[in-house]
Amino acid sequence: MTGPAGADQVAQWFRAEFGIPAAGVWRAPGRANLIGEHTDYNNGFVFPFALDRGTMAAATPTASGVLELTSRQVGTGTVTIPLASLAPGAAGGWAAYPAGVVWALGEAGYPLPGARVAIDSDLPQGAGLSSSAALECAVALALTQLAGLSVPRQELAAIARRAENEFVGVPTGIMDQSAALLCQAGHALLLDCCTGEWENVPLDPAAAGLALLIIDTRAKHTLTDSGYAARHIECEEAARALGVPSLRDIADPSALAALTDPVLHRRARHVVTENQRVLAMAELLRRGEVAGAGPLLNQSHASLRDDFEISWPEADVTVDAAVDAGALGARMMGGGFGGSVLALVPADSAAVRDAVRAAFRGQGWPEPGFLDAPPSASAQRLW
Ligand code: GAF
Repeated sequence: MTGPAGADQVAQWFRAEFGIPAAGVWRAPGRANLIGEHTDYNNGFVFPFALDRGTMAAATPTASGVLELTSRQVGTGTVTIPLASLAPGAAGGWAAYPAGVVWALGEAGYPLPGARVAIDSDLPQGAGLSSSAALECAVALALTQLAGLSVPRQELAAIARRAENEFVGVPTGIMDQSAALLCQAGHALLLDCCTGEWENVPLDPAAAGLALLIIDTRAKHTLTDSGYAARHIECEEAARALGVPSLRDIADPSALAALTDPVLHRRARHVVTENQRVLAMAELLRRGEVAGAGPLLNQSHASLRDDFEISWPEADVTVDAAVDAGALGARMMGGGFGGSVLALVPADSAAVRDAVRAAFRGQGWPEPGFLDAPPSASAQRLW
């Protein structure tokens, strides 16, 4: 067994738990989202990039008719799930994600006869960096490759999303799974969630003397008990009231005047203007103007805070402190109500980090976490 240190570690964990060597190790990254928040389930545009941290799955196929799962982070032994009874509700907690992937693969015409899987991750949990999609996609790639199935990556992303929507029961869009499976190092993934068209656009902040910095506000993010589902429903209501299939179909914010409900109006305005910001960001990056991204990040944050109303106090304080200390722009990321902020900062980000730390101390909050976020590669087999 040879490979990155993390790969050896999860392989050793696999052997310790199951008493046999793993057949291979796969890794799927977490994601940051440059811009395009809560647009995916509205059939709009998103622009995520992969992180250099993620979730690993050491796996081996079996013909046992059961799925055996173990996680180094959870550490409570092996969860065994008979495949014959695999259906939504058959597994809970962290195991629902990999079990849901096996269920969704079966539903898509890729039934598996059994597998043993050991999971390890270096992604901070609850930081809004899409550890769930990384888990799903690492397992999906591992088990399909071990079974000799060549499932196109975009189809695999849809299968992983179905696991999360129907097996775990969270109505997410397709962004996070697409990022885990389609991103390219040094690029961000421009994805049209309506047509499925995607393109990796170069994103090289270092060439402009800049860097992307993730600031974990330590306010825990979870999609299962947040207002995420409520926002999804509000957007559907707004689209219905406007007589369009989805908010993607509104290109001009002035068309929102027809929405008389002030809450639905604000929600829709966020989605419509955020789609515009994604397309503007793509234009900037195509011209190599990374520094110009700052104002779009700030506008996105204001829209998520004031119109979509999903920001949280630690995120607002982080954005203000970071921008005051020299960040070119910053915004909350992900589902909302907790998690991380993404900031575009000078390559030497010490002043921004110090300012955010000081602001948190001033509020009496726990120290925030910092993570460099170079745009990285999508899921792959490590050995
Ligand atoms: C979460 C969801 F999983 C994504 O699909 C997306 O909606 C995001 O929140 C908000 O942009 O990460």
